[in-house]
Amino acid sequence: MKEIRLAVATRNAGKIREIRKALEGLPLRLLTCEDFPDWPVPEEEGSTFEENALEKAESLARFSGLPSLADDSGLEVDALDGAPGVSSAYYAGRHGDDAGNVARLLTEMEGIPSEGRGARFVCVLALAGPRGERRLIRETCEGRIAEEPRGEGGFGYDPVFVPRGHSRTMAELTLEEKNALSHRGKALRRLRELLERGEPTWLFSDPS
Ligand code: ITT
Repeated sequence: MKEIRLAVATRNAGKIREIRKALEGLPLRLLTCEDFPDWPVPEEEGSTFEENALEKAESLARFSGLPSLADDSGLEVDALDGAPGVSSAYYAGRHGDDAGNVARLLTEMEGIPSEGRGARFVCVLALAGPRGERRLIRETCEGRIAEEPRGEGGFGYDPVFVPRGHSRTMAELTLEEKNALSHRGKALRRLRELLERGEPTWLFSDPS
């Protein structure tokens, strides 16, 4: 596999860390928003993770002229009818206020017993080419919402998310352990397998 330059359309440092780790060792040069400081970040007004992921990837692909990868993800809580969902990043109002988002979630979940605290993380990866090519990968990670935050690792809702079959929260796992079972880790493994097979073919064809 020849080296491919791939622009990563995210401003979330936690996502970048996990993406770098999961794609480690592949002949990929990952460029980030720091390499494209003038990229106008899209609004993310879609009602699905797929729409938002595509919007981000296609926007950076157009801007950079390079194949681009975006991640749109979030938490769906059964007791809250799937909220915060696509609004996960700004559940408490301000975009990316992780502590505020966790605090609001715990308030909304107050008094709900353990059997009613089911939830899942969703991750949609979008790969977009500068000539309109696109590919989507969706994965989920089932679990439940803890009563209180635990752990210092990860980002976002990790301190209150306990993956199914585990007792530690996502924030109590190492980066490797989180990637082994998380929504994003699973999606990135599928992406890695795809790339190792030389797919999608448009990614490997020389731009004319
Ligand atoms: P970009 O759009 O720049 O990629 P973002 O943080 O705004 O970054 P999203 O719009 O996809 O990304 O929102 C995702 C939110 O969902 C994120 O801010 C977290 O609150 C939550 N989230 C997603 N994946 C998570 C994970 O692995 N662990 C904890 N929380 C996660």
